[in-house]
Amino acid sequence: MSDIAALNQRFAIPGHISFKETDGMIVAEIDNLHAKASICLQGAHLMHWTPHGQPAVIWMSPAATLAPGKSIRGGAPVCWPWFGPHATRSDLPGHGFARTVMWEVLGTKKLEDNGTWIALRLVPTEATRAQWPHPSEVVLQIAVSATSLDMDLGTLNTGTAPITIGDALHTYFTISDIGEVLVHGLEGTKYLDKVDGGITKTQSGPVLIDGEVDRVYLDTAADCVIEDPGWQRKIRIAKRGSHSTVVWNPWIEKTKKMGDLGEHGYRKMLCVESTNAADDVVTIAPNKEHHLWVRYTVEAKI
Ligand code: TA6
Repeated sequence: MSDIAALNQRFAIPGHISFKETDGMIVAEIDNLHAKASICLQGAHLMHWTPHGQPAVIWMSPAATLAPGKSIRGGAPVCWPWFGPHATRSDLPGHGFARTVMWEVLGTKKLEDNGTWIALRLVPTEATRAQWPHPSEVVLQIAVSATSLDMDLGTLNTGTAPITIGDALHTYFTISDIGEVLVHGLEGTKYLDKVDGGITKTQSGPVLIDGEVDRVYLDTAADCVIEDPGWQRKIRIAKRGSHSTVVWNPWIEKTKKMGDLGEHGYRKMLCVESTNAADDVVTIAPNKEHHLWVRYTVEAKI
């Protein structure tokens, strides 16, 4: 029996979730009363979330390709067990290895509001243990419900010594146009400006994007709201277990350098990332867990 057939036999739920192969990759397709979503099992990578009747909420690059061991441009990359460059080893992948290795399905279920839930666990390999020799388990739970999408990135320390991680849900949101949107919730918050030598600044008013923006906002557990007048909607990003938030848009030059965002992709996307980044790393005692949880909600613009 194929992997797909076995997955569908064990975990498919009619009217909720099924599994298929796309470009040689295994993808969980959610299509319930409320929304459509898709998750690539490599990286437990949420690629799409589109509530019925709404424009897509999660952005995927038109130039994104699915390939074994390659991170997917767009969606909600899982950054784990570090965020950004590794602290000491430049040979290790930026944002950790979790987004480029296979995860396994632990379970699926219907929710009370007729939403759909799936849990996935990273499958450690010799290669991941060589990068991260600390006994641990990481599980991502995703719930696609009536008015929101929840993600819970849980890390369990299964060893006998404390472990320290950085992690993030590095989510790309779809917007009508980068020149239209504002990000509320970070007013007065200090941030590291990675476009200006990493110096510390303070956010004045809502965040507007009129050039490359790559900021790590510090000591903030606040909800962020992307206000998008172009589509008369707001996207609320609520979070728990995260005290830093990254706002990123590559703008023109970085888009050209990266080459996989589509020529004008930067105009249609904005990353608001719920993170444990910079000094906001998390130390987990033996047999204890840390959860980075987010809830994305689309609100009609008032
Ligand atoms: O979170 C912002 C950031 O760290 C940017 O500096 C940029 O590198 C972006 O992530 C994308 O990183 P990636 O490794 O996915 O190309």
